[in-house]
Amino acid sequence: MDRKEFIRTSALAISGFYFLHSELFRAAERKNLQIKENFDVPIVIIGSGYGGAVSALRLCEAGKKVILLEMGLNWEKAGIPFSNLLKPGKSSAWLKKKSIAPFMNIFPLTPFTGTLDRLDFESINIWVGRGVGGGSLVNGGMAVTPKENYFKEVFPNLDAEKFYNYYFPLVHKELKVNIISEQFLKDCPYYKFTRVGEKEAHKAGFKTIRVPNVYDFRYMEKEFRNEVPRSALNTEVIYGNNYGKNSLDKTYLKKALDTGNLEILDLHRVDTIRMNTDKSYTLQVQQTDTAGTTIAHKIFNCKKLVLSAGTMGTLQLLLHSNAIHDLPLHKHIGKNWGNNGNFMTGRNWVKPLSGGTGARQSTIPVGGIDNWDDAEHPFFTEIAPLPMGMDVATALYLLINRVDKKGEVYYDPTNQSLKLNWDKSNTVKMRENARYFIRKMNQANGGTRSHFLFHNGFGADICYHPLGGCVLGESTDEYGKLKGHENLYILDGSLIPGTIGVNPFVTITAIAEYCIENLIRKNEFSV
Ligand code: FAE
Repeated sequence: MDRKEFIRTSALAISGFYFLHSELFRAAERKNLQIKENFDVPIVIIGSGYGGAVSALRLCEAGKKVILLEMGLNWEKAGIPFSNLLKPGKSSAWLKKKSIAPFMNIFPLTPFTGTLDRLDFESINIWVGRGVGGGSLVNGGMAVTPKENYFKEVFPNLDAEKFYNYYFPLVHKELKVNIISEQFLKDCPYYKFTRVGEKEAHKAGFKTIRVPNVYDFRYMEKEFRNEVPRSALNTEVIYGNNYGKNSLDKTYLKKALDTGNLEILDLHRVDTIRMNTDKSYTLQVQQTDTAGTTIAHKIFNCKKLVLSAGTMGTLQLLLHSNAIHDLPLHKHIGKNWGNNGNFMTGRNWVKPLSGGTGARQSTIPVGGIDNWDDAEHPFFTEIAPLPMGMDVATALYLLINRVDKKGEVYYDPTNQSLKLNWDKSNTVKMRENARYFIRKMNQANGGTRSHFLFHNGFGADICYHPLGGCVLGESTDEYGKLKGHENLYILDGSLIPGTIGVNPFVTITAIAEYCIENLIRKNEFSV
């Protein structure tokens, strides 16, 4: 079938497969009509982050026609540039009136369907990516493979050998992971913050590691030589990168689209999922414009549903649909949730007499401090950039700790919203580790805890890595099929039980590859 051909289904949806084209929707959009439509499709994926992108590619390669519904914008198609950290604009926040970075939110905004969203709970704020590419649009691109011992501890039932010999290398290749050249790192003034951070860490007795990334470092070298437009060297990252970063729209999703079997509908937010008597699903979907206004209500009926809305999005959909439509849920849904041990902290007065951490900083982190094997204070931390356009002699760190006490996500029917059982008691050990780390760094190098950042220098409430709640093998079978369902699969960060010890997208991608490969092998998607 010609994918340009649009077939509109009748309100009484005719069964069978209809591949959608958006021309009619666009026409309606232009006239600002509230249209109501009903579609029958075989396979729907919700969400275009890591889990959704992997599922889309492998299903399309297997010859399946797939519709991917994404609530965020297709930025490439829209042709709207991403903003940088110093001048937040359209891409900088999801429908907010003010910027929502972890600090310095002094910038007023006109609400727009931006790339970065923040979900505020009582004791924790969770940042997520929105748009075609999900979290890959806003993240720092750090592509870290977990420590094998810890991977085995977190996933005792998975074949670690196969992951380390096959899935992780596969994911590195598909995501275009590469490593900065040591010479460039040594010479480039934009990496002073890393050089200082590593030197200080060594002086304090810590071990450092080089961190691979999906940002194309050869492009960055050209940026530095002014041969190409600047992105990482122009403070672009958490509001999107205009160049250089191999986000999912340039890797998995591009490959999936090239098969001709994928249709991505952006600005399509799924509100509820209902299971029908024949075990298929009906999705209630709202199409919005970039101001967040609903321009169409749509119903999608699908035989197979892949839920890849990210940990919080997936939990929201499952728990809300359970409350509204009695969607059957396993008793473990929402349990075994964690913040991946995220704990932000920083130090002031870092080498103030010798240029500090540098006035100009690349936004792409390449250094990490690995203290994971310390029995008393196990943590890994990124040596994070703080590109403020001037030298603030401040070092920023995102610690990743074990999660000794897991949380739970549940649904509050009164406010029709998610709630999180998570408070100070969940982060006690993380705080201890941060305190230990900062003290040791300051003793060896001078400096103070950065009392002006976060809460007196400690950001226990900052979470970039929500994980868990639909844990693989607990509320799903061994390949992500939700227990109690025949046709619903969870493929995203919610499969990981709250912790993985490093930045998580390499693991999320590898687990998704493993699950979808086996689901396809078992003919789960023969519709
Ligand atoms: P995710 O990438 O979040 O994608 C879910 C998608 O579903 C999003 O596009 C949503 O808009 C969409 N969606 C949600 N609800 C709906 C709905 N109802 N209807 C339609 N669409 C929906 O999921 N990790 C690393 O490994 N390295 C890093 O350097 C790193 N840096 C980060 C920096 C920041 C600022 C942030 C916020 C995160 C960072 N992460 C990093 C975390 C990483 O991006 C995250 O773990 C993954 O993106 C999660 O992947 P998922 O596939 O679970």
